[in-house]
Amino acid sequence: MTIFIVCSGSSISSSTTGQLTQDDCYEVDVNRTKGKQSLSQLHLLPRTLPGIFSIKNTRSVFSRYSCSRLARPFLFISLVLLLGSCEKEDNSLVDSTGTPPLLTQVSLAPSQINSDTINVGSNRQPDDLLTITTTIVARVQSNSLLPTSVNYSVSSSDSLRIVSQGALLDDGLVPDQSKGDGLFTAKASFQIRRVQLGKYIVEVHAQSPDGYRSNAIITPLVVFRDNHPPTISDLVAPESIQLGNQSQVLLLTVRANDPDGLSDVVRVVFNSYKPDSSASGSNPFVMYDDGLATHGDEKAGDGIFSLLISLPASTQVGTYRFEFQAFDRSNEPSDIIILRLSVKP
Ligand SMILES: [Ca+2]
Ligand SMILES: [Ca+2]
Repeated sequence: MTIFIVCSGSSISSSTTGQLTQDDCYEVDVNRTKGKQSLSQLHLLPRTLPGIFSIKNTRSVFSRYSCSRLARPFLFISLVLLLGSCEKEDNSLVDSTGTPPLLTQVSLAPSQINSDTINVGSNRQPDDLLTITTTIVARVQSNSLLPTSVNYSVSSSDSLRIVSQGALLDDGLVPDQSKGDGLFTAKASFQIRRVQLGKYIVEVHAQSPDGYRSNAIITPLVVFRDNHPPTISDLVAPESIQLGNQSQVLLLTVRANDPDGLSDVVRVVFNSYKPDSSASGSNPFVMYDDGLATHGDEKAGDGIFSLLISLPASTQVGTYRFEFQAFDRSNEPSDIIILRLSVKP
């Protein structure tokens, strides 16, 4: 039985002739099912690999043709498909002889990323350039003895722009855990501005060396912001002090923390207000968790922030108000702890 397959523009037809109108290469893709496929089920996909015209699911002897040959004007391709008996009466023209790999599972770790946990400076800014990283693991079943290729792409769900793509490997090398277990792994990274929140689409598919393509699995990767304000507690300070005609030194300590980690606390301060409620000219007073004796801090990095202040003998007597507050990398403030300090002559 002789089958004429004619490539014309973006369509393919059987048993007709015509002119090849462009040099583009196309891949004839047939989703394999049991039994045979008729040409009416063929469809064309633009091929990214130039120079090859491949017809899948036909017998291998006819599986590849050079594109340059196909692209000649007025040339049509004659394929003799040796499908058993030439006396077959039905329209089943193409026999499926291979098995596409099967993608059964794709997972991301993590699949949700809080971009407020990614810091590139002491303060989080909307224009910060962040590197988003996730590990993709795909489970692939293949009957082929030859290596299967597995690829991923990550695209923005808004613009559909691909931001990352590459191969998943089953080679036992990091990030893949075990060679040849059918679990293919890749670490995908891409960069976004901190304000570019939303959903990204991770698409994975596998392909056998002879061109059989698996199903695709699409998995969402969500990038969101979720900062938590810092906390402040455990103020240790005197409630009154007697000047006695000489300067007095006070030690003030307070504990600060943050649900996003102590490292998210970037500033602990207090503001001082005089007995007449006017603000001190030295506000804000910065407290330190640096372990330095000059600041009165016992231990660096323990979350207890300290400051030594000196009240000269000339200090105006009366009740002072101190307001303590912590700030995190998003410049979110904690609650305020108030100290009322009575300064006596
Ligand atoms: Ca925080
Ligand atoms: Ca400390």
